[in-house]
Amino acid sequence: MEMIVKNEKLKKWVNEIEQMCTPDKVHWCDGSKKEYNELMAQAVKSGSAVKLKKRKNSFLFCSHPSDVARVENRTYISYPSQIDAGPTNNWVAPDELKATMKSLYSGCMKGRTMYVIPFSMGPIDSPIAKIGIEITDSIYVVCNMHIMTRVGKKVIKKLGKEGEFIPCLHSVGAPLAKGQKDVPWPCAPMEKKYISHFPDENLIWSYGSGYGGNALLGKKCLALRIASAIARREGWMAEHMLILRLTSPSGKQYHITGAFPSACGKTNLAMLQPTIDGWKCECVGDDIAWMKIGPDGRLYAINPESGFFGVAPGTSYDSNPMAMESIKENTIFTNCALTDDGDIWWEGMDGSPPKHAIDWKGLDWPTERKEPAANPNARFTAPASQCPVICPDWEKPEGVPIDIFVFGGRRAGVVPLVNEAFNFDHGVFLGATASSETTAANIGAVGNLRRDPFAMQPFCGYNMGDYFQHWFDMGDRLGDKAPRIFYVNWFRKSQDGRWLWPGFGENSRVLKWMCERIEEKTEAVKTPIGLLPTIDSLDLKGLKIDKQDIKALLHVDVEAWRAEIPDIEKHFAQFGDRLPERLRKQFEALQERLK
Ligand code: OXD
Ligand code: MN
Repeated sequence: MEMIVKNEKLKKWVNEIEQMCTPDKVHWCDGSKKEYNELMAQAVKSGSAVKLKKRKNSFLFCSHPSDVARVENRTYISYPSQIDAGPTNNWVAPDELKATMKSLYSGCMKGRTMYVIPFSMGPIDSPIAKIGIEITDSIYVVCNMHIMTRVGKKVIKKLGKEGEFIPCLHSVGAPLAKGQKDVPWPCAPMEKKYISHFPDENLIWSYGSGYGGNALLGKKCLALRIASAIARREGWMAEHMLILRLTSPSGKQYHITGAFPSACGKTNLAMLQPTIDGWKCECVGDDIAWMKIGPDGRLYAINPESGFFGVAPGTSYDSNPMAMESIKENTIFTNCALTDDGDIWWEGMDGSPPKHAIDWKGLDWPTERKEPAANPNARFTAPASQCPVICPDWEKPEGVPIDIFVFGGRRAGVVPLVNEAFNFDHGVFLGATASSETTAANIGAVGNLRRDPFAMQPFCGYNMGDYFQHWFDMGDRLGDKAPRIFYVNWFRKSQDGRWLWPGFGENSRVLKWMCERIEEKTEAVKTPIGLLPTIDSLDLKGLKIDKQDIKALLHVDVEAWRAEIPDIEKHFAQFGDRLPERLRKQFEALQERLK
């Protein structure tokens, strides 16, 4: 398929990169099925991918064992001045970082094809959408981008002669000498990996990793880190949030966004199957929300992606039937196990484990060392359109109007099931102090408690103190049309280590309470940390749960909250004078209420 590119800026940039990276060939991606099929056939032939016998048009890739997740410690936000990146981001000055990376990029695509991927984040005709161009030397990246974004000719057409685009350069960092045989998953060693962002120039440079958010640059790099910086400049919001539509039995629609850290159940919540009578849930997005104030003064959200890059382990017909239905065909699997009959498997899938499989490292499984068959951060990449509960308006150019923001994290103790903010400022405080136990989505220790403000700690493209202020500014502009704010914790445990709340579809009970709160139809109790449901105001009809457990879920342990104070203090102290005064006030007020 021939593609006519009229954008001189784009042609010039592609030329420059070709000169620097010296690939054998350049391929402009047209986004067609034919292109996808040909590239997949090539990946299978070279041994990078396995075609699954049991799942139509689906493939399994297994990565190098050192390249299995995002690498936050190799991720950089590069402004001329470090203070603009802030205390939560790694920083190297742009000149220095570019010099280091240029020497890595020099000749890095030798022996490979350079793919040019024109993509749109957001429906092409949405006023909120942005165009990116990713250059990569990875077939895996091209095929994933086909699913996760809108790729090809239609984007080039929209770009036209003068259109703006965000340049995203990616290389796996593994040039091939003449005659050198390729490996199934080429990548560079950890100390040579760089995931770099230059927000002043809207520029992304990624080197050395082929995995997920490190390499599919539309997602975390563009749609969150670069977009958050653009959004601040332009007065909108780019957030690490799922988007869902909940419809009440009387037909009233509520749109909810939820910010939760990676691997804390955003995909499950986004595809929730309500267990309460007459309520319906539809998915708009499972990871990222771009939100702008509409002509009516309300906040409208679009999902900039067109696919799901979901965590596989733990996903089952029990935990997320809609995700299981979404991945029945046309899906790319990464780091899952391969069963003997040619399907994928992971820990937590329905039914009993296979007697034998090939694990994600390519070894016979089970192993004597009892290692999991799938990597804990194994993923599926599936088209959003395949989700049976995808919202009919998920591609509406203007987005959906948001009623409720939910924040949360994974906390075994202290944090109750649900808590409503007293007002918008208090809600910003809840978001800014959100905390969670770390997961396998990033390379690093799992299970450590960390503050993850608005679930944006790894994704904020500028000083987080200024980001907090941006939230206040948006709240001021929205006034009484601002979404109401709630904080949830599905993960509270009993003294003896049991989950207190069943989660999944039962979370609809908590969402229903939120909707009733905004309609002023239900009670809440004022506590030092916010407004909590009375036991009777939560709809628990048909749920087998011990009254003691509900009490424990809604318990506000004042002593335990006082013990959080020093950590919040330390967290806030790092922002120095970039911490908004309004947050300081909220913190003082909390301490007062806990006295
Ligand atoms: C993701 C993540 O992949 O947050 O969505 O790590
Ligand atoms: Mn995410």
